[in-house]
Amino acid sequence: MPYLGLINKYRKYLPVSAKTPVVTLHEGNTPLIHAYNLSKNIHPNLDLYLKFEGMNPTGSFKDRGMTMAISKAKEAGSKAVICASTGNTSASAAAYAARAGMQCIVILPAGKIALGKLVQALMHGATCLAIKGNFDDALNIVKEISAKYPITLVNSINPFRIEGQKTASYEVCEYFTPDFQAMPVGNAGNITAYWKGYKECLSHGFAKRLPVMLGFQASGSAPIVRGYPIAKPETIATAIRIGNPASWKQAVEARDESKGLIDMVTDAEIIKAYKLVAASDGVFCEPASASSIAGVIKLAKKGYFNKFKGGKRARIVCILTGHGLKDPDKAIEVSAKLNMVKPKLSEIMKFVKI
Ligand code: AN7
Repeated sequence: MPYLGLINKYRKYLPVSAKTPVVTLHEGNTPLIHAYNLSKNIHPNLDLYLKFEGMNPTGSFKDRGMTMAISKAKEAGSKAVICASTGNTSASAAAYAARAGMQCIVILPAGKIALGKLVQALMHGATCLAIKGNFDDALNIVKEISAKYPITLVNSINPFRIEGQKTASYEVCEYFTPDFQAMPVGNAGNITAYWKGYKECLSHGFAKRLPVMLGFQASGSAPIVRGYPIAKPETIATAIRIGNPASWKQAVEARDESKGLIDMVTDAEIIKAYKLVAASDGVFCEPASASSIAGVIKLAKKGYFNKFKGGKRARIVCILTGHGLKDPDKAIEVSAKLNMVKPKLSEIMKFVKI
């Protein structure tokens, strides 16, 4: 049977019926990659796996939620959708709305959207509006508009988004039940979705137990860690530049119920992890996604995984939420510079270590 997207595959566990028009780009079914080089680099008894959500159709995990949100909006007869976004939600909403023949309006914080994400929303024909303000300001505006007009909100406060995104946990459990799951936390919809997914997997018998949830925020945008909203969030990981997460309460529940933690990592730690995973295991994710790896490195240094010894390994799944190609500016800024050489063998061989 060909793979026809996550609604088709997980229909039994999703709030859809035979009447739901399925709007899909065959999202989901993303690779779970054993990062054997990176694992050794971090801690001898870690077994790190990368759930590469950048392999979704628009290059981020948002497609899982969007196939559900757009399908349900279409089922309800909606003609238009709206979202606030740090970039990936807008790219995904624009693509799925295009496919559904619906209008899409996106409100973005001016100057803080990675180039690739902006290009996607524009190419898919969304009405893109930049505001002088941050994501939190944009979210307040779209909430107000969707309350007043017949336009469906497709941010993760839309419960169908969470339903779609929980399927990633089902996919992980098809391989194994991890000891830990590490992931970035921005608006906190995704940690909410994964935790819901894992709990469902346990109740259906797909998982043996529940993983410990490890969430990471950028230190300049870490409201949950600090315990209060951040009025002016800052980080190079623009995807998670969010000061007042909509699913704050649910994220804290996932943390506490799983006996996990939500910690923060600096921009410098994020960049280091971003480069490390690309160079050691060939997986190119965006900076926000690398905060999950940066967080695992930070915890390993503090001895968090030391109880795993004597060959007993901690199996950690790191969620790499978005593709590195989304943010070429950041990659170019932090990577080695291009060398200009004459087209001559001897000149070129000066750079080759052999
Ligand atoms: C790559 O696109 O909020 O904690 O508007 O793009 O569920 O918000 C993106 C968030 C992690 C955080 N990694 O997920 C948006 C947006 C990437 C992201 C997150 C985002 P949530």
